[in-house]
Amino acid sequence: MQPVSASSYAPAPCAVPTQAHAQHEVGPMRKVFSKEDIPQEGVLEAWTVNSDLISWVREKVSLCTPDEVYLCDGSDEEYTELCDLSVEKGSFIKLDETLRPNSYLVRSDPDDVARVESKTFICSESKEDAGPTNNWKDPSVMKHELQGKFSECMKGRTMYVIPFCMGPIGSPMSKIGVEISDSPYVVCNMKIMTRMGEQALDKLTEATPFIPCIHSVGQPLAHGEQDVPWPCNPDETCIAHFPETKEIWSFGSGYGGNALLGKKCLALRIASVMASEEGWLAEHMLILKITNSDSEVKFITGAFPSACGKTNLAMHTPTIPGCKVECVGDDIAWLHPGDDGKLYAINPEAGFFGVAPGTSMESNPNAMKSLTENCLFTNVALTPAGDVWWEGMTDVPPDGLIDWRGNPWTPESGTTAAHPNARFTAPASQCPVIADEFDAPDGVPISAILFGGRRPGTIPLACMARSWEEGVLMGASVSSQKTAAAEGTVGEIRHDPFAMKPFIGYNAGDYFRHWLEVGKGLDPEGAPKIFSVNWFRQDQEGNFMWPGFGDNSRVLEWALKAASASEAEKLYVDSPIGLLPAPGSIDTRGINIDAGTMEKLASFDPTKWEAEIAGNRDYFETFGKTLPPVFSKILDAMEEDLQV
Ligand code: GTP
Ligand code: SPV
Ligand code: MN
Repeated sequence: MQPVSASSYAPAPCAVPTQAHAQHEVGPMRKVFSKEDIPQEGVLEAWTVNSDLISWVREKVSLCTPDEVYLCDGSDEEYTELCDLSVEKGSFIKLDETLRPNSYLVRSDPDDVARVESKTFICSESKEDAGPTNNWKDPSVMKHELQGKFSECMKGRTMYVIPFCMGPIGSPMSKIGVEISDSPYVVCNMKIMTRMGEQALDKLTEATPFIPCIHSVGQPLAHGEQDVPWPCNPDETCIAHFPETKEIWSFGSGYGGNALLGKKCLALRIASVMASEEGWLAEHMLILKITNSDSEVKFITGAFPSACGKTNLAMHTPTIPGCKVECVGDDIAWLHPGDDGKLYAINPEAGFFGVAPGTSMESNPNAMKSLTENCLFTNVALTPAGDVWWEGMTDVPPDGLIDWRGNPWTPESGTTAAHPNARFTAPASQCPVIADEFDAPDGVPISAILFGGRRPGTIPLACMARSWEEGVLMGASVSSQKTAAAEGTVGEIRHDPFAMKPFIGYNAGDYFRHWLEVGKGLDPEGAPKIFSVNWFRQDQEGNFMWPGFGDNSRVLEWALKAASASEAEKLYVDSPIGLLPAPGSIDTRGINIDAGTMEKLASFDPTKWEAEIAGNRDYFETFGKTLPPVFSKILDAMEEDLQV
């Protein structure tokens, strides 16, 4: 293969007119229609038996007035067709076929690079029901605004109709959604991230409920107007959720959680509301399977805020001899109490939308191996050979890079070559350690739940809750440094209860109560034990004290042993804040860490902890009377213990 110059990978100017798809037949059924076809009796009826879906699509076609309507079947041919079209239009860059087969680079608009929490709304009937962690707007006011924004917003574009299933097809825990979008990038991502197309549509009988999700990049095209590679409308961006009617409307952004509506919007914000109504939990959690050297298999979930290590932990390579880790999910878990009193988890997603920077063969070889083909890369750098690169992938960047904005880049440029929130989209099936249970319709039984954040001080490496209630308080107390996954100042510590601050679709106080309720319904023996963990503690010089990554398996091993150990086994010591690892109880054989550092990692500073409690109390006050009273009881007891 001849090396190709980087310039041959620069996006082609958008010379192609806005017309997109020929009126063609693909597979057994026609799938592209003009907007005039859609109201005609029989057209959508040939596609689905679900009359609510038919009327919803008709309504949105007449609102958005796209040039054409494309009913997605989720086939590989469709994916290839949309990628080819996007290359032709200058939106996608095809990567070198031998280096990265069937994979593409996409560069977003520099003003559309992450989730925008300030423009995300929970539009419940009452403001109280959205609670203090959400932006709220009256649903009728918001609907009126949205009608205005969406009116004729798809002019000159194609409307894609994307049926998808969150969760294994046929699982009683799965939910069906249908996304309408004018972004081929969204279609291609949804193909990887969800069970998309015919397989989902087939599950929609006449009466099956589905969650309607409408998305537009918010940039209609006048007749003959040339498109840009990444259309968006940052000034008008709005991501609205209607918890009572279970609808999602997203306008103006094409990026990640703003636009792939099955992910944060459906599988967390709307699902958390459904979960509270139906008695389960929708969480921002990884799910991993761990097999110890005695071949015992256990499952763990972990909630960490955005860009705080879920993907890395979910598929890490354990450094403990004889221990095996496999991945069930890396971002979202739906947890259902089983008839046996245990908690069962499914991963509603089918792919990984992971943080690229920092991912390398050293830090996360299983992620790197998941990325060898059939992937989308957003806002990473391009090599002259037509491959991707990002900070941390290799120690030395290759020469001749083109950065995420499309400009030549060298280490002297003073910027990063990849955007800090650059992402890969990869099919979970390509992960070398994907667990057999990934598709299990009944989910996997959870033995331990971890809560963690990026905390340079205060929070110990690991701590086990003495009760479900104390564990729920641990979840509610999560704070973490902000990352590039959302807007705001990176590094600033903010409260992020359950790593769900941006994703709880209702009043967070009610959400805490719901967690307590779910716990009451579990068998005390079979319920998962709850832990707080912190891989990010720093020493005086600002170095991470714990090696992290593959060595986190050592903490998991301790947690699982501690979960079923009696006090006599001396795996943990009781303390005012919970059960801390006993000296020597975390296996550090083979790693270069001294006993003094381990002792610091496994302990806490009472003065700092008192400040932590005071900060949490202030924060919890914002929840008013929705806050479960048990929180202050536990905090009172903790404070009392700290005094003695
Ligand atoms: P979202 O997809 O945004 O929800 O993020 P995530 O929680 O899956 O985060 P991810 O695993 O992608 O990690 C993000 C960053 O955290 C990367 O830059 C990693 O290098 C870093 N990281 C992950 N695990 C560890 C760890 O154990 N120790 C340290 N020091 N850094 C870590
Ligand atoms: C997160 O921010 O937690 C993500 C990325 O997983 S996004 O899907 O963009 O929300
Ligand atoms: Mn996430």
